[in-house]
Amino acid sequence: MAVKIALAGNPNCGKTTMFNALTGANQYVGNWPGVTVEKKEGKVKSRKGKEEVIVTDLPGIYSLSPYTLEEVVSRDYLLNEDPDVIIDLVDATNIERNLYLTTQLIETGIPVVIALNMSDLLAKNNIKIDVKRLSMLIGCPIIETSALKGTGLNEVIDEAVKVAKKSEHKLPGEIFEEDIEKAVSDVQGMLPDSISENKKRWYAVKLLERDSKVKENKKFPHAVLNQAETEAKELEKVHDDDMESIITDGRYNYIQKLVASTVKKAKGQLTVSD
Ligand code: BGO
Repeated sequence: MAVKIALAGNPNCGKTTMFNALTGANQYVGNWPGVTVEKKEGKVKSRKGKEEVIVTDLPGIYSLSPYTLEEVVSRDYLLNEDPDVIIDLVDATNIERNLYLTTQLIETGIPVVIALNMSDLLAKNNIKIDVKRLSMLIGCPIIETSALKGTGLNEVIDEAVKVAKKSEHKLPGEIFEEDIEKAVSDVQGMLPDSISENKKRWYAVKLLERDSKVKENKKFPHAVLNQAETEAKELEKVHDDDMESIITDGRYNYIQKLVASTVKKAKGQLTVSD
């Protein structure tokens, strides 16, 4: 059976360049169901004698929230079509912002391989990334790539195939402060068995955020919805903020800690006006 890879990332991270380099002429262009957003799929070339790999190019997005067509298309695909693995393109020169989506992709429970793209620009921009440490802390493999120069592309596909073939996958880990994690865990524990174990964390976080689409589409028992609402109200009181902002801030706090211990940026030269 072919390995199904979803290619995800922020706009301008180099996704189109990578998709074209991977698939060449083996592309089919269509639309996502019910909307006019373009859907591109393709077979990865250079797989002679190896298993077939199909890549689906998701729209460029910053988040998996329910507010734009692109976000909804992406998350519906990830949650309902069960790709074997996600290759998450992260622009290495803009890592902090890009990792915001990464935290959400990991939460879907689908295994993630990070392609640290634009890595050819790191030296020029005086940025050093401790890739091994970042990979260990975030909990997924990271391959340095340059879609423009064509480096690391075979390696990232090989790694994705390797991950896809593993029989067991780690469940998404904790990233928020203790009180938020407790609420996530409480709601998660009440979710019905119809939701697979690896996806429960995603649904718990979304219910705490009062994500309208998740509440509409899945018929959750009242007890789960009531629990999520009670926990959300309590957190909002303690943090003096709305639930979506609490979760967003929680992601950025986690990312800031990751970046502080793995990324070094040399200071720019002082100018006269400094
Ligand atoms: C222009 N390294 C470098 N250095 N550049 C890359 C890499 C990489 O690994 N990957 C992509 N780029 P898209 P999305 C451009 O188009 O694939 C470049 O939105 C230009 N164009 O070449 O389109 C890529 O699909 C004029 O750059 O990204 C492209 O994710 C001047 O990143 C840009 C400079 O890539 C976005 C760049 C007329």
